[in-house]
Order: sequence, then structure tokens, then C-alpha cells
Amino acid sequence: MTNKSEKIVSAKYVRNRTIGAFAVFFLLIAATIAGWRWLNHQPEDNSVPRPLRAVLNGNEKLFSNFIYSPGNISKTYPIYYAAPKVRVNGDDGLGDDFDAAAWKLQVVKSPGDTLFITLDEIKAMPKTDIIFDFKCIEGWSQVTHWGGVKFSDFVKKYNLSGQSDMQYVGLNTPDKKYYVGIDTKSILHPQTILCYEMNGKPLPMNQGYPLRLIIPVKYGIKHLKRIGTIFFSNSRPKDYWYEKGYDYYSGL
Ligand SMILES: Nc1nc2c(c(=O)[nH]1)N[C@H]1C(S)=C(S)[C@@H](COP(=O)(O)O)O[C@H]1N2
Ligand SMILES: [Mo]
Repeated sequence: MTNKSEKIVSAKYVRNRTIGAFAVFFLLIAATIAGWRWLNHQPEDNSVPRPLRAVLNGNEKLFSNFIYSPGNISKTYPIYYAAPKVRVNGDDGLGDDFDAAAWKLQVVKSPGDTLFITLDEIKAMPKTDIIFDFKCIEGWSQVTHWGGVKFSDFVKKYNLSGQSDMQYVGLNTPDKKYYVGIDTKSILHPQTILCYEMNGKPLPMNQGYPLRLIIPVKYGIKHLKRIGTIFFSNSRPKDYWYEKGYDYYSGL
């Protein structure tokens, strides 16, 4: 019995095919090395080679315009899942010189028109609790319990609907040493809160007393601790980790 598709080939044919296969193999390696070199010689955009930054920005457009929905709710957990000892990560903008007694939240409505809001005024609004899996880009996550005021309720209460038509919200610590920019859609998500409690108690100093952002649709880098100022803008506000090369959107 002979296989009909079986072909008799010469030793020369086998040799030529072998040489051809190796040539392609080495060409691909050379192309990879050349491509890598090219990429690393491109000008940088916020600490990332421009072509890679373009991919991140393209992903942001895709996610914010087609995949994001206020109906996409992050998974929440029963209270007994919440860690009693919450990890502390990052203390930029949390200097000791902070005067807690004098703190007021500043909301810039327009240049020269700033609201000053006390913690008691914020606490007087309806409270929302959330227990979710807090995720840091460093690779850890922890189920934690937070309480505060929905950002969307805050916008209604302080008549910020004109401002929240703008594309971005910027937040800074009082000393301006840590700062984030967030797309307005994500900050108006029903699980985003201006947070003043952790595990049912006032926020500890190193976790952002008196007020921090909790935004479950984003990685930890965007959950700014100790909010000093909030403002609105149609261009991207500056962002601490973006400048160091991370994704601006940082969505989950
Ligand atoms: N002011 C300020 N906020 C910050 C940071 C920081 O360094 N300074 N680090 C961020 C990062 S990277 C993470 S993961 C979370 C950590 O919050 P936690 O300390 O409550 O766990 O805070 C975010 N908010
Ligand atoms: Mo983080």
C-alpha cells in the first residue's frame, strides 16, 4: 500500500527548504530586534514611547465610548469579607503639616468661583457603603469597606450639572503633591463615592482623612487620598502616575 499524496524528493530539495526555513527564522529575529530598537528611539509621551502611548490612548477611546456603562457594576461583598486591617499604600501629598481643623473641600465651579464645603455638610448627605475588591496596579487586591457620599449625589446637591457636562474631573491633595484626572463618566458612576469612612469609622490619616475618592471602576492609583480641590475641565487634568508612564484611563 502506498500513500497517494506521498512525494519522493531529492536531498537537494530538503537542503534548500532547510536553508530557507533558517533564513526566515533569522530574518524574523532581526526584524524583532530592529523593531524593538526603533520603538525605544521614538520620542516619549509622558514616559512612554509615543507609539505605545497611542495604543493606550486608543484603548481609552474604545473603553470610554463603547464599553463603559453606568450599568456595569463592580462586584460587591458581604461585610464579613472586608479586611479588618486595610493595607496602606502611597503617602504622596499626605505631609504632616496638614491642618485638619481648617480643612474645607474646595470645588472650583469656574475661575474665581470656588465653593468651600465642610466635612459636616458632606456627612449630612445620604451615606452609601461599598465593600469591593480594591485593586492596585502593583498586583495586590483586598476586599475593603468604605462609606461616603455618591459623587453623583454631590453634583446634584451643589448644582454642578453645568460643570459635570465637561469631560474630565481633576482632584488634588491640599498640598498639590498628588493629583489625578478622571473621565467624568466614571466619576459619576453609581459606585463612586467621596469617602469619609473606612470600616464604619472616620478615615485614618494615612488613608486620606478627612475625605478621599473611592472609585471601584478604576485601579488604586485613581483613588486619591485627602482631597483638597476638585475642578472640571474639557482637557485632561494632570495626573501623577500618568506622568510616570501609566495609563491615563486606568479602568477596570
Ligand atoms: N494622596 C495620595 N493618594 C493616593 C496615593 C498616594 O500616594 N497619595 N496612592 C494611590 C495608590 S497607588 C493606591 S493603591 C491607593 C492605596 O490606598 P490605601 O492606602 O487606602 O490602601 O491610594 C491611592 N491614593
Ligand atoms: Mo496603587
